[in-house]
Amino acid sequence: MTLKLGVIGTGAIGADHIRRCMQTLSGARVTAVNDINAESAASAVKSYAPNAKVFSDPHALIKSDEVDAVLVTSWGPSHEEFVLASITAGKYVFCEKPLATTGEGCRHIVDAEMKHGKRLVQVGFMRPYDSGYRALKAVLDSGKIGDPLMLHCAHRNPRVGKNYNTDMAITDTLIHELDVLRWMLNDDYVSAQVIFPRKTPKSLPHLRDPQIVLLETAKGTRIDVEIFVNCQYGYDIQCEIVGELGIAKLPEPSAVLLRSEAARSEEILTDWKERFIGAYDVELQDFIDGVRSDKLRGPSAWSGYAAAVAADVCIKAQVSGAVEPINLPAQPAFYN
Ligand code: NAI
Ligand code: NAD
Ligand code: ISE
Repeated sequence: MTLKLGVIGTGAIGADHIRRCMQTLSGARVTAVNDINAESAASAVKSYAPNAKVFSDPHALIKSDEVDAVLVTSWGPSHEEFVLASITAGKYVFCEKPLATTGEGCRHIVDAEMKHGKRLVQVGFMRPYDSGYRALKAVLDSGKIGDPLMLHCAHRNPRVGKNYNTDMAITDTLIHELDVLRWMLNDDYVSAQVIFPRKTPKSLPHLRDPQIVLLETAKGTRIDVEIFVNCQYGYDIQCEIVGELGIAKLPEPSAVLLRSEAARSEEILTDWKERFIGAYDVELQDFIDGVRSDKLRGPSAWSGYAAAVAADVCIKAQVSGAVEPINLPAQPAFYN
């Protein structure tokens, strides 16, 4: 039976997920759409899902018989409400990152899901599905470079919109590293510090950019992540692991090596949609297959919570400038 999906939020990623569900993936179709901006919903439906119904009320969409499972792709601060409503309706829900913008918000979701008694939530952390990160993890797990001592990472966007603020460098951008590095290292964070270098003049007055986040894990690995969201030159994701015996680096996306006009060059992507296109396809297919087989396997609400607990502390560290402790409670058996 083809799964009927309802999508809340038809912006950049919502529209792209509707396209991939309708044109690339198998086993599902989008039957219902809602956006706080009715024009945006109408435009997404027209482009990719002409037979889908546009709902003016997201809660009516969640409850509708036309919807078997929900995709939440609206702005971060609205996620908690829609995920909780989906759990109340007993429906599977794929929620874009962040699961909620605070650890407390994620905890409400974890508690509601455990009370329901079965996993219903998958978080849109797509990097563990990315072939480059998987290859890097395979090298680390092989023992070839020994235990990881240090990680040097960068998360660079060419530019961001005017609604993007200093907190969002953590809750919207660093959140990807907070999830994928925990998965990569199979370790938890114990402290965070945030350092602000000289500010780029390309950033708007309300945004501190760039930032450097220093993390320490329970096993003693030290991580530095540069977040630079007005870097201008491209969308550039870097991750280098320094081990006891060698160094392993995240592969760059493949590009033509061009010799032209007395220069040798390779193109750098500028759009996150293209950089992780394969990972988005695999994660959403995994969600669809998980719902159809009544068992989710992808990043859980606990992963969303763990990342948010660390994010809360990073935001505190932005203000204090101090090394702040991170205390993540033990993972409940429900999520093992
Ligand atoms: P966007 O601003 O392009 O789109 C958000 C849409 O949600 C807008 O159309 C807005 O009208 C709608 N919306 C906001 N509040 C709503 C509400 N209460 N009810 C219904 N609709 C509502 O933003 P974008 O880039 O599409 O991001 C959406 C979410 O996806 C964010 O949580 C973001 O963090 C996440 N995201 C994840 C990415 C990834 O790599 N996994 C990449 C980009 C975004
Ligand atoms: P795995 O269970 O073999 O190992 C993952 C390890 O990392 C476990 O120790 C687990 O406790 C931990 N972990 C898992 N998710 C985490 C997270 N978000 N944060 C911190 N720690 C985490 O899993 P795997 O096969 O390596 O898969 C990793 C992710 O990629 C999963 O979400 C999985 O569903 C997804 N995946 C999908 C496909 C696919 O083709 N659909 C293929 C492989 C993996
Ligand atoms: C955006 O929401 C994403 O998730 C992108 O992957 C990230 O690079 C960007 O900084 C976020 O704003």
